[in-house]
Amino acid sequence: MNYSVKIDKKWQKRWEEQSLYKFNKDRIAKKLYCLPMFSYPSADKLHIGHWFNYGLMDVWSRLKWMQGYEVFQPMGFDAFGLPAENYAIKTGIHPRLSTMQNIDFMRKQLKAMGLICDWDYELSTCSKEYYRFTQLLFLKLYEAGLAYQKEAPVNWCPSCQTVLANEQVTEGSCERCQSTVTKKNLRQWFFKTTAYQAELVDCLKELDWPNETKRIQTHWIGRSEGVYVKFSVPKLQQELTVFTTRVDTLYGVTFLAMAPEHPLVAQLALPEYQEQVKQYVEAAKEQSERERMAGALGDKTGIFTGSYAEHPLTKEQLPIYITNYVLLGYGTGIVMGVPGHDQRDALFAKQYKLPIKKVVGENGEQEREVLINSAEFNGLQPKEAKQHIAQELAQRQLGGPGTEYRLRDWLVSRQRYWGTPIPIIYCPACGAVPVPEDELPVVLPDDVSFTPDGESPLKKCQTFMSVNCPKCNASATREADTLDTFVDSAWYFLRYPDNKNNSEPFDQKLINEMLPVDMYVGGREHAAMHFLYARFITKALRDLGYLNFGEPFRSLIHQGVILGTDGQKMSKSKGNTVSPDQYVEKYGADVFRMALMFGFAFREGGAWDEGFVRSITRFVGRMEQLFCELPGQTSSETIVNQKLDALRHRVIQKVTQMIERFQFNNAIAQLMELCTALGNYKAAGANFNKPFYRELLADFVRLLAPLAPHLAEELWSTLEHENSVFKEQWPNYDPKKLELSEIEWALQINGVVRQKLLLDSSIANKEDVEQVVLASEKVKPYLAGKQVLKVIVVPKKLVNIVLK
Ligand code: ANZ
Ligand code: ZN
Repeated sequence: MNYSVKIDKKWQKRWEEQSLYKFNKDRIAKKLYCLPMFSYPSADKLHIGHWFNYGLMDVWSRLKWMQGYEVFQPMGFDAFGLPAENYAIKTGIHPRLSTMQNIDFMRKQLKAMGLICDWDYELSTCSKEYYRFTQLLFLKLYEAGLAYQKEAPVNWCPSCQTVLANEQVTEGSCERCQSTVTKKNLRQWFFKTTAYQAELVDCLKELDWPNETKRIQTHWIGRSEGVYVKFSVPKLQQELTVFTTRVDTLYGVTFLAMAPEHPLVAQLALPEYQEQVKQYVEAAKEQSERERMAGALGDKTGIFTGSYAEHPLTKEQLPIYITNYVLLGYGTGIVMGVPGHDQRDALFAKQYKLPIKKVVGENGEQEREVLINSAEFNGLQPKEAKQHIAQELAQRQLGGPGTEYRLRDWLVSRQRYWGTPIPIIYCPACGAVPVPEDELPVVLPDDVSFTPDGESPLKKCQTFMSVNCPKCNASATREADTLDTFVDSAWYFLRYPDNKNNSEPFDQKLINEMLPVDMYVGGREHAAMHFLYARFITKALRDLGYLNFGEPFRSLIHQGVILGTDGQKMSKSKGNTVSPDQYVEKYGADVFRMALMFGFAFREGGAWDEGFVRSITRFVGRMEQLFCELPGQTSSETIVNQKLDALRHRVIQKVTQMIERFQFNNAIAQLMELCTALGNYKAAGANFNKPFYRELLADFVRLLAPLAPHLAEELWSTLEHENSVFKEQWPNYDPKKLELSEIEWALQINGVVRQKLLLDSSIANKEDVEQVVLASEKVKPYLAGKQVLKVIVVPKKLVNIVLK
């Protein structure tokens, strides 16, 4: 036999004919939902990263399959989004057309991988059957008050001509095109992720997820425990509340600072300051988030309002400033300025010549920080002081404890064409009216000019826009924005198991049995957004009564990134891309897949190397040798080779463990060792026990099956089995056999190795070893006429007899 892509095709055909991977809902009690992150149908087609994700997750899934689980490993496409639209703008090819072509191509490629997959469950987010329910989800959230509209300064990318979510802005630039992001006021749709902020942090501890990902989520949600403190503005009979995490520094406050957009700004600015303040506020609005963030380190600008607030405890008069480094969206949008202890406040105070007061310092004798210049709180350590001061404020009703979150509501409107239309109608009389559920889907029209000009492309499509109000039948217009594609992907795992359901997004009973997802495998780059959104949607649907669980993904693993041979990220322009298809054609899917397993730690990835394919090709060659021209029985007895048998049990144990832990490289190394040992046994000829050897081959093939499914099937058939190896059970190891029943010891006489001795492994303690060795026929000749001075025993390794 010679393994090649032909063998892949042969088995893929058989599997399909036998419907081998059909998901059997009758065995739902044994279900295992294995979810590889679905892919974006891009023009680059299936690249090596997909292979690494899908091919290797399939190894894990196949192990579970052979262990008796009913594996559900569906495939689908995250098919809406900007790249298809940008491609269309460049080439004139309609996004629907290019997306469909890419999907067709990628489906073929995916099938060539030979995955456990029931293709009946395929879905694509850009199909009406899918986005109809994305729209329904929107309506349900809207009804529940979890989707709302507000005018808000939003991140605007002047180059992509679109609003960006905070998560799509990295250090002030657009994630996609790196242009500097500016601000723009638009009426937008939001999902109220903040309604679940506490739970979104708290539930992380239940999850079997990488710690780093949990940390990123926690950081993104950004919970801060602190205190609200009220400062009164007696002249204006106003009260300003600040949020601080350092209430211990309350006696060090020398000014208040508020965000330029704060609604009280106009009121606080005294008449003679109004003009300047107005100018400052206008200028600040023009600043991008990036400039204001940079301001946090460098230039602190601000302007005095003319007003003063009163310190709640000392009654000192504190000037109120408007500054660019205070953000409206966090806390109360007002900060107590403590230049003695906060770096940003310090920079600001220096620039505006404001007093700087130290209130925490070292106390002479004790070498730890304590409060100073803080009246009756002097001498307390900051931690205690926080409690005492908070108590004092609470008693006098001047403040109280509070928790703030950095998380913002999720902005879901996109001024883009290639996405799910938002099912809302604007009526001059009734306002925003939801599209009635039985009128869904609101179909995305094909005939639209989507060249960006700052407006939603759908706005220019009259046939789409004009509609009658569902409530009063007056002429009305549709919402022209589409949904962020992260909305599509925030619920796809709920649709997969019931993808053909035409009356509802999913059957509740079924979905509650099928989920949570047992194992989710996908890239780290989604650590912040996708996981957070999917978790939010799951919690919202639970509270709306559709789901009986609140976390979608029980276990999560991130695959590493495969780089070009030069160690750089693969890209066409660098000419360092590796095309999976070419390898599959030449060597077969299993060789390519094993090369990926062999070459990298799954979670780490690394630089691609042709050598991996060569190593695996040689390995496959050696494997094939094991199966051909078996020697006849040369062993008189039916005894098995102890050493080989122990190795078999150890390899079964290790391969199982290694696959379970996604350490595929170690699993392959184990199989290589077994392969070599089998080869040696066969080559030696002497004492060859054929039934024993065939038994070992059968185990070998079963162990190989998850890693190289086509090859394993072929080898299985050479062992004269009719059935698929995937109808077989995963081999078990016998813990008793992990240890050799006989152990090989080196016999030394006066420190020189003379013989090898096979001793029963039960012989362990020094006295027993000594007794057995000295009585052994093999040893006697050395002892003749000599006196044994002492016997040195290194357990399970060597015996050294010192003679005189
Ligand atoms: C006084 C103080 C003294 C502060 C000190 C810090 C250090 P985290 O930990 O991220 O929650 N702050 C509050 N609201 C703000 C806003 N809207 N824009 C910018 N800064 C704001 O940060 C909480 C701290 O950030 C708060 O505690 C406040 O400054 C500032 F030595 O109050 B602090
Ligand atoms: Zn109306």
